Amino acid sequence: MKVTALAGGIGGSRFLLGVQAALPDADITVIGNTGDDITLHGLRICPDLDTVMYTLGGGISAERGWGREDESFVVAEELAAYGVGPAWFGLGDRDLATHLVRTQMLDAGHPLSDVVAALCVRWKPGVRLLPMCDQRVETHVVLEDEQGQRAVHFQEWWLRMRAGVPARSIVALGAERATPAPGVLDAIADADVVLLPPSNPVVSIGTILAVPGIRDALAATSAPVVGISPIIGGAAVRGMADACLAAIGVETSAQAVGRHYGGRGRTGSPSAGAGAGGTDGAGGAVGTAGLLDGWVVDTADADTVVPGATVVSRPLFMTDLTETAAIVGTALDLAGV
Ligand code: GDP
Ligand code: FO1
Ligand code: CA
Repeated sequence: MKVTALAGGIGGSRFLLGVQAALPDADITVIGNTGDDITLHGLRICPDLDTVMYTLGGGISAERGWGREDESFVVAEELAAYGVGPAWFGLGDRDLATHLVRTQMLDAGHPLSDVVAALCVRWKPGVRLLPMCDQRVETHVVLEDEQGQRAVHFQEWWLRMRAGVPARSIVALGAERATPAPGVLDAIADADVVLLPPSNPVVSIGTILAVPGIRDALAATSAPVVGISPIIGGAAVRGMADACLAAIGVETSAQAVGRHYGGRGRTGSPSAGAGAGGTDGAGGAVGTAGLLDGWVVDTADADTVVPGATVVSRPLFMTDLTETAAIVGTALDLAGV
């Protein structure tokens, strides 16, 4: 079976481990978010792609959920001793090697998709990992504080400010000129099922959808598209997704996120047709067809209704691999594959 999943970092990666456990023989393609990418000390850093690569390749720090296990921070300490920041971004010594190899390859003219493939030769994540695009796209956050209105890189807002300063808007800079990386559109068109893991709907999935062509490919694929809610009982399980959702005017609830993605309104789903071209009342894609055939929510959100999509509820905490694989099983059942 051919499975295609969009993915951010930690939530996406943990879910993907469950996909691999549930479907050990599946041919899995992951379309990764690159909007979190940042250049520091001349090095190109791709946090979400690396989180997927390290998690599926067995090199992730289980404790932090990002970066390498058995990590040291000697170079970061030496930079700090020179007064060279930013101090808010933890650059591990082992992780640095990845950024050095990536930056050398990029500087030599290789596209990011080839670089990711080369890094994966070492990590063998067991999936085909594709960046959403080869062009540079960076998420920036427009905020207003005592210094007035300004934009900061998403990483500065997320890590230094812990998303504590309200975002006026969140912009995927460069996305409008980007094109899907080689293999991305085919992976969506040729899939037997497309999964939207419980990744951040704004700065992970939303950024991938901002690359022209990807949303249309999802709308056009004959494969069922099923999403899993990252919001349980009105709160993000981890991180500050609520601050991202507030910035786009979407309530932090499983129902509002499901309606933001929108139902595809294909036959077989309850109230089929109601999603296409409809308003979702939650800042969703008004005037365009939605993305979801199915939406999996936690039992705490069992009253969720998404016009044009079938909603099922089950516990959605990815507490261990067995439980995560069971969540994936529910999504696959809903997809009918
Ligand atoms: P990031 O790039 O590292 O922020 O990771 P993602 O964008 O892939 O995923 C972040 C989202 O994962 C957050 O909004 C969390 O609410 C969600 N998440 C984390 N753990 C769980 C879990 O156990 N269950 C569910 N349903 N969502 C989770
Ligand atoms: N997340 C943190 O909370 N603090 C860090 O210092 C940090 C450093 C870091 C370095 C490499 C990498 O691949 C990821 C890193 N992350 C860190 C996670 C990263 O910032 C994620 O993009 C965000 O958590 C939001 O998705
Ligand atoms: Ca991320």
